[in-house]
Amino acid sequence: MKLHGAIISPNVRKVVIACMIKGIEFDSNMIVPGPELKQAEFLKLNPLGMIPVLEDEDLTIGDSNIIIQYLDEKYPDRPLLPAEVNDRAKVRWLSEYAGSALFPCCGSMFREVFVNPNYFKQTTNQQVVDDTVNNKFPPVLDYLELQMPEQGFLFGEQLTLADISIVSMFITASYGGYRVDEKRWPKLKTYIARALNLPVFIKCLETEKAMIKIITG
Ligand SMILES: N[C@@H](CCC(=O)N[C@@H](CS)C(=O)NCC(=O)O)C(=O)O
Repeated sequence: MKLHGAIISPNVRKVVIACMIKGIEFDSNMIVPGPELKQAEFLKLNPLGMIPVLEDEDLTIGDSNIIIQYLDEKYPDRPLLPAEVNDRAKVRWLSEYAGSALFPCCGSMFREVFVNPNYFKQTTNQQVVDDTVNNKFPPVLDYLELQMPEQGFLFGEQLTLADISIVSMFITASYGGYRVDEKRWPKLKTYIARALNLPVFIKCLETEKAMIKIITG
């Protein structure tokens, strides 16, 4: 099984974490977002020109949520979706929401504050950062705050695809210096800290240190 995409990308990180939790081994092609994803060779794998892509024998699929649901069905031990049908639907919805609403905010912080100055030697566009922090993040975090449990994770004590999707985005934002305001979103703040204390996230962050070093030079 081969996973295309570097772990520093939040959608790739989701798949890596899912594999770590489930004990699935895979080969890695550490391709990063950039022109290579739009070239014919990669477009054969994913015509959307995006990572992650999973190749498993004669199956080739893109999209982190699709990949993780496939892996969950193929390797049902330690499920990443709950058993109950409504909970499963809510996990899928929150994962979709993390990708559609949270990812653009977290990605902007990562790009503007971390990648552009460190890797591309371009100045941060402060207007984009301010707009992201002041206007784009708040409604998304308001909604997430309403979903947050008092303890444990979104669907009990075990991480699901929804938790992985949300927390991975905040890791990306943290590289861009973004911290959730604990006064306004206290449950979300505690929930993220709780997740980042789990061995799987500690190990994941350790694994991506090498890539962070490449970017910071
Ligand atoms: N819905 C997709 C989104 C994938 C995605 O946006 N990947 C980014 C990296 S995190 C990418 O490949 N960007 C390249 C581009 O947009 O050109 C998923 O969940 O996998």
